Amino acid sequence: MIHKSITRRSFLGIGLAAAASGIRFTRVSPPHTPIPSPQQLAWQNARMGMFIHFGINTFTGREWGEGTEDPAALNPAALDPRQWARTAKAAGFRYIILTAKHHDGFCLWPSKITAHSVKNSPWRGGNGDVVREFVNAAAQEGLGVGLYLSPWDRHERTYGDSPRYNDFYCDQLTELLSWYGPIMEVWFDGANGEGPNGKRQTYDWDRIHRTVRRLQPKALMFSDAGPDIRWVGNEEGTAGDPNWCTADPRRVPAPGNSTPEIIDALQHGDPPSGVTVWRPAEAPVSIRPGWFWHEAEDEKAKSGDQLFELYCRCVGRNANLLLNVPPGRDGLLQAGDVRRLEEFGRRLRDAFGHDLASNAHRRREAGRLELTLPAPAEFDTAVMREEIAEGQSIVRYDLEIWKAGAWQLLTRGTTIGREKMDRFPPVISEKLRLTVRESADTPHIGTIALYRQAP
Ligand code: FUL
Repeated sequence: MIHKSITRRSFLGIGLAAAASGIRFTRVSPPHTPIPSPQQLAWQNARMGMFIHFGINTFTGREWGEGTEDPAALNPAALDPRQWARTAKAAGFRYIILTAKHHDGFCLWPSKITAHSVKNSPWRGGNGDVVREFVNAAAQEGLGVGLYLSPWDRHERTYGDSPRYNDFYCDQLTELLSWYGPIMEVWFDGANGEGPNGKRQTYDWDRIHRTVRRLQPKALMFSDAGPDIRWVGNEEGTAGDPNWCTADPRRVPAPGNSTPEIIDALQHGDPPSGVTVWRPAEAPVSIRPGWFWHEAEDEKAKSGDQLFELYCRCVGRNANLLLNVPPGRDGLLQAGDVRRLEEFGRRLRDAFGHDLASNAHRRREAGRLELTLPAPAEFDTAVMREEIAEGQSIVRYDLEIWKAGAWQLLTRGTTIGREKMDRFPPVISEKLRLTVRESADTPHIGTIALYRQAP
């Protein structure tokens, strides 16, 4: 996260020009507002990641293992992360995140500091490494790689003996971040329990973050409290409205506390100001009721249409969608889930394959973008973008169309950010304009794309 400097003069200049065109700005921030790092920007432009929950739970049918499971339980007959990665790529996902270790403590890589790993399972004769195969498969498909390393570990004896477990956890992170090449996202959940000594573990987040920064300075860290990507505040794949990429870190000081105030802060972020940081939201949600595969849920996966709705409520509200698709006991994504992902991918291509405004004439003035299409067109969806490389500023906007010789209000919204999608009953027009009604800083309107969803 970087802070940019804006001189008051440049803002006033724009403010006066805007006043001349009748647009009102309310400046609410001091002259230093955050902008994304190049890695955050690339991650936001990726928009969708696939989450892979796989491990001992896949074989025991649980959601949270107890840590006492026998490593021999893990024995997938046909495990093939290339199938996961190909499926993800074909449906439009740009990165993929694997549960290298879930709460049960079982490691999908041959960790040197615990026996509770694939090296003691019969899979590939104890010489297998799911993380290695996963990373290679992602690279083959050009997907960014993410790893989930649960801090809560129900197997590890030192858990609850805080300094010793923090050593253990940082050693595991060190293995993962040293052995497998560049990692795009390190996923920290906030789960926190008691160890065998009856004491609650105190995580050393500062040290954990320093370890990641030292070993992989370009990796982005996800958690309730970032520091680079924040949890969106629910597991339903729904972003808040408004949704800022900027957040006041004082409102969510550490992962693992879900008070209503904290959930509100995660859902919405905070308007840019001198105390905020760039911390865009990611929305994890599972295609099935559970995170891990369960036979009983084979028929309960979300349909292509339901996934499309999730996309609109999440990517269409300035957050990244992290959709979980759990492989089954054979180590493959299940045929029914793959079918639904194909439907979803098709639905996205149908909906957004043809931008009706791609040849539009664009006229810009301070706080306004006006499009004139070559001919009247029918559309029911507008996707607006702010130039977030310059920060996120727009607090309120109006979208209007030219109809019967006058501008008429089409939609009215709050924040835009990387992407804001508005849907409405079909209209026919050749002119449309976006007007910023309130901005926390100099607004940088990017583009507007227009679509007619396939009926
Ligand atoms: C939570 C975990 O407790 C769930 O099992 C799942 O991994 C979800 C994504 O994060 O904190």
